[in-house]
Amino acid sequence: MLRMKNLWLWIIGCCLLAAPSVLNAQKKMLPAEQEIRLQYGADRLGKRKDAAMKQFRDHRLGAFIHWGLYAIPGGEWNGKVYSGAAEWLKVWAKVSADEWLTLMDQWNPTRFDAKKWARMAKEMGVKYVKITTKHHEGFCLWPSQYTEYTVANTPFKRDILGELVKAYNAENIDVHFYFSVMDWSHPDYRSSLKTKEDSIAFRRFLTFTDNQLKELATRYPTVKDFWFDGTWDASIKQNGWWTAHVEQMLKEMVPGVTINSRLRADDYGKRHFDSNGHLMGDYESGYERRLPHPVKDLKVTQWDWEACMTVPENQWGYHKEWSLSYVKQPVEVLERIVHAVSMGGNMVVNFGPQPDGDFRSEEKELAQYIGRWMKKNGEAIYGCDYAGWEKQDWGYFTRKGDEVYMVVFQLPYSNRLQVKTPQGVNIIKATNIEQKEVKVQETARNEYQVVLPASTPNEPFVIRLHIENKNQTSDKYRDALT
Ligand code: H76
Repeated sequence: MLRMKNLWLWIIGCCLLAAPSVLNAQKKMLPAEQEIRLQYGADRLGKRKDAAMKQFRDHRLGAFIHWGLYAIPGGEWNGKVYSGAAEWLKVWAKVSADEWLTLMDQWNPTRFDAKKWARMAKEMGVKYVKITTKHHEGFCLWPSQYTEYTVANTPFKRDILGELVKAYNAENIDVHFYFSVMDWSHPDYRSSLKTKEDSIAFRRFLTFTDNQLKELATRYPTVKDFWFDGTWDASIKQNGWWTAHVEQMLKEMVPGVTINSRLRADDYGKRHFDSNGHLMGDYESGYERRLPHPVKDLKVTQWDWEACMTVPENQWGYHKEWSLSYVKQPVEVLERIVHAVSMGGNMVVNFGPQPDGDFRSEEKELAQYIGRWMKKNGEAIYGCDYAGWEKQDWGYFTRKGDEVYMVVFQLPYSNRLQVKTPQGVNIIKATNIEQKEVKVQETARNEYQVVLPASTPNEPFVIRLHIENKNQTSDKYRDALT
């Protein structure tokens, strides 16, 4: 009798525990008509499946170039060095737009050589480069006909962007355009719309922006992506229709083009994800100088995403004094690249070229380090995705079909690497990157140890696991063993 009672308590307890998850499941499965009706929300549910998006995703590794007038002062104004981001110096040092834009007279990067930049990117192993066509300061790296603040009106005169597009494309590297909507040089820009005059001026500003974007898409038709920034102000959030319109306009002009989520705001000013929680744009672009937690944030594997990072803590444009913050070692940059790919994302590593058109030595060394590693181990990065396996302390898993890659950053004292496979997935064989067999032994059901040889590379390395997925066949033999 007592046992019966316990059983009932047990059953009731279970029902109570299960109740919230049942409710959650119902919430997730709300039929479409129960969602808020949005005119400017997500255009699509789930990942894009076309070839252009697949190309974006398979590239996995990109470089960011932040280059503009801010490279000239490099974080220093009137003898004072500001530790904040160099490309924001105008704000830190409270410089007026007019004064800031006189830096154009000093724009003369005599050592600039687009072909050299392209070779550097090629050697680094990046498959695409994101270039600041125009940062917040408003200075354009192309000769825009809609403003006087462009490369054309500097001593150097040359179309920097055009030369770069040509040089990168010649190396088979895709070019993505960074574009800041917020523009400190434009008299019609408004961060908020308080009066009717503000709204009228801002409407003119949006037309100006449309014109610049159409100009970019027309002049450089091989552009593969627009990455919008400076879209957080109330004025833009109140005009969600415009962000949806920009995406549509660019997609009509450039077949296959990809657009980041940061552009978008919905009918209620909700950004990145709309009021129903659906991603807007083609990929999430919120991971800036940070990454999702490799265990707790697995939800990111449900959509495409791209992270970007700086080498110092927070310097995108050239800053002459890097020692003011922690500067990452090349191996730390590499770990972040692998971390992103292991969770189904892309990683973009930033470079802030010097005002003379060359790169600082730290950045050249970093590019070489990553390139050397990618040349040997790139198989575990390019075209790879989230593996769906439980994260282990030695590093990260990535996956391409039936090959699962272990990218090892930490060597345990035992020289044995623990691996747990999902039910029905068996490891057939392990090899190192040179295809030499590595011992792997089953220690328990769905648990293995990769037994490393006595000597391993003294840098992060890759173990390739050839797997067999019993879930995909009708062979249930192993399941029947329980
Ligand atoms: C804040 C901010 C901007 N977004 C980054 C990608 C940099 O461009 C930085 O200036």
